[in-house]
Amino acid sequence: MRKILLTGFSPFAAETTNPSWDAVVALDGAIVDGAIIVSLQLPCEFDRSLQVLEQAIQQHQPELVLSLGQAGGRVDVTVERVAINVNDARIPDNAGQQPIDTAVIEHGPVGYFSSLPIKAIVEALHEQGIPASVSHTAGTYVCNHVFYGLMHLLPQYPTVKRAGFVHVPYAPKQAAAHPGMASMAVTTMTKAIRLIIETSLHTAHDIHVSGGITH
Ligand code: PCA
Repeated sequence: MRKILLTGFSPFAAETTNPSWDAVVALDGAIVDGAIIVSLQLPCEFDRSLQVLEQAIQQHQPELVLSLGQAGGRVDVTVERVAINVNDARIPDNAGQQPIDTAVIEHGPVGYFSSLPIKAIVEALHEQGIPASVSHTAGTYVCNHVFYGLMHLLPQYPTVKRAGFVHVPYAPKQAAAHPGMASMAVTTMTKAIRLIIETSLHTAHDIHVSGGITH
């Protein structure tokens, strides 16, 4: 059976949950367009996150890999455009590592673009009333590390036709502990992920609309 690999992260920093995982695990075993979803939790750790991800790609040979992470403070679902070859951690990861200005992959290219139809995804989410936008930075912490490492791996795994990364805001219970921060219900995130998968499976060529920002 065709497979889709969905990943979310373990909680990190002072959080006890990570909405990226809570939203992703809800879809484990779901069938979308005849493909079955395999949900996988990645540790919020440099290096080991990528080892766990590669092992799952080897095992499942998915046709689509969609990784998600929490971006506390963002106001909507952000579809990442680009991963960069930089680790620069603001805080230590869950294993206590805090790389500063190192490469994700020594001598790798500066960056990789998502191969998801990012504009069509944002449009599909808006049509269903879900706040979303294109993001031009996945940061320089473990999420960007996984996104870059994922895109770098793909030539070795030709069954994977498309891959990319999406950040989600805090869940409401997290935002309650961070006054002033935006949040989104995890059930809305799960609905968004299903739409992102459907759009990625159905859209051969991305649409030509602006996703640019000037700030
Ligand atoms: N968010 C972090 C790492 C794990 C996660 O969920 C990030 O944006 O890098």
